[in-house]
Amino acid sequence: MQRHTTLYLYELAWMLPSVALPVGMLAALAVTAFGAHIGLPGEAGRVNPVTVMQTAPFNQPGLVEIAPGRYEARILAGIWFFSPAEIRVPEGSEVTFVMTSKDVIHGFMLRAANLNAMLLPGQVTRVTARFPQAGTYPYLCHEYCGIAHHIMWGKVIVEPRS
Ligand SMILES: [Cu+2]
Repeated sequence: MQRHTTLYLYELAWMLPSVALPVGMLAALAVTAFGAHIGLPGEAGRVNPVTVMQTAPFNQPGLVEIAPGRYEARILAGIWFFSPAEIRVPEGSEVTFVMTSKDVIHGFMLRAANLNAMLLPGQVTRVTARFPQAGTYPYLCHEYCGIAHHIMWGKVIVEPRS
């Protein structure tokens, strides 16, 4: 009799975590989806790649100051260019890169700021970085996108404050 009870408790000790784990994961999923709003991008994150060059903000690619010291760099990628290929910001700026591709899958890698993103046609990619030090920081396409993939790059020039 004693032996049976021990076995039952041992089984229970295994069964409880195997129930608690998926329940915990489901709860974490609910918290991230409905609490932190982490999910698939909605309409705001999409853009029609066919008309992207006529669609704001990609009809006017470039740099916009959205607050003191904070910038938004609207970048359109295509075979085989970044538009713009040069961005100038003052030292200490925070830059949000808002990007998309007008044709095939491209990449955006800005190693100095630890940025690594994919640029998908139809999808808007947003990444933010701070540039505390003056210098020239290249960004490049790191998704093979055709014959001239290797010339597809641009640079962020961070100018010293005088
Ligand atoms: Cu590319």
